[in-house]
Amino acid sequence: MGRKLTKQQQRILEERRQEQLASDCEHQYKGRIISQHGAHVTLEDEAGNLHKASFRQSLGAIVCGDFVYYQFEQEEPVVTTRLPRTNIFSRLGFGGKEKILAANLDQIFIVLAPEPEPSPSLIDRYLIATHYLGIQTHLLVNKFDLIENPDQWDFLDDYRGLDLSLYQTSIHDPESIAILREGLSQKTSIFVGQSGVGKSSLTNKLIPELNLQTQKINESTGLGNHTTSSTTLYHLPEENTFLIDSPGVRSFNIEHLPVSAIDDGFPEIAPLTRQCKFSNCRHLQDPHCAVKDALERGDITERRVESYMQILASLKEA
Ligand SMILES: Nc1nc2c(ncn2[C@@H]2O[C@H](COP(=O)(O)OP(=O)(O)OP(=O)(O)O)[C@@H](O)[C@H]2O)c(=O)[nH]1
Ligand SMILES: [Zn+2]
Repeated sequence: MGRKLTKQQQRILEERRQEQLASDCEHQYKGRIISQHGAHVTLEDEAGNLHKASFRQSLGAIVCGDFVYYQFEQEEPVVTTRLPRTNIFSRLGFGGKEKILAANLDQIFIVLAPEPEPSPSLIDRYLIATHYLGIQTHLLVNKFDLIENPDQWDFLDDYRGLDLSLYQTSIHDPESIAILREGLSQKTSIFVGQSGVGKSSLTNKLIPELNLQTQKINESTGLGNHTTSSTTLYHLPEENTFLIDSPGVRSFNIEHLPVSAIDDGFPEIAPLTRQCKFSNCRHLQDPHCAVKDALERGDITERRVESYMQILASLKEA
């Protein structure tokens, strides 16, 4: 009697089977998804040509960064297979469903700037998600030419317990762009962050012929200036180096994640909560609270404690 396969094992087997089917068939071609728009995707073939393609609905979401097989049906390209993903970047979307924004990422850059004013709680949420999803994460402080108040960045100290690195750039400082370019080398990276922090400006600096790439993508979709409103994968001049620019966000919902993911995003606070005298401690309000003690010692910041409690509360409501 065979053992029952777990969901995960079944999924892997199914993906292997699909991959095998695809490679068995000589009329299947390999491509990578550049962007997705409603029922269509723009995919790049192995020769670097772009195609507007539809995809089998049974495949579920096909997203920017996906590797796929496609075939021509009545001369129209149709994606038939999605290759297994190394990872995804996702948030909670409308209707309580996980929304995948991009796949197969080597690293993510959370882009910040002195203006618009950084939102620490947004960054807390991004970091919970990227840590949970296992994506290497960098903080990128852009527009450093505009920094007048360095205290504005004190909150970045709160993240020293997480495995992050920090980049500082200005589009007016070529040296900083060169350092960033080195960090992007031979990888697929994504820029995320608030609107106006400079994601597209940086992409422009990194890719001298960005206009040409954008023009080709817009031609392929037939949707006019589409790239500014959707997550799009670009080529850097260096081989095997890809950059995904994504539209700016105001918020980032993670209420579908387990409590343990929230705890992992607050490594300086979550372990303390297990040392409070009362197991149902309403931290800061109840006596003998280890969180309060740490706050009074200056080990942690009030902002982070409030953010932690607020995110946990939003999880309960969801
Ligand atoms: N001074 C200065 N201005 C910058 C810098 N980077 C970007 N900007 C300006 O900031 C503004 C917003 O830049 P965008 O590149 O459109 O920002 P974005 O993050 O792509 O915004 P969305 O596409 O809405 O998400 C533009 O006016 C840029 O010229 C910088 O390093 N220094
Ligand atoms: Zn407590």
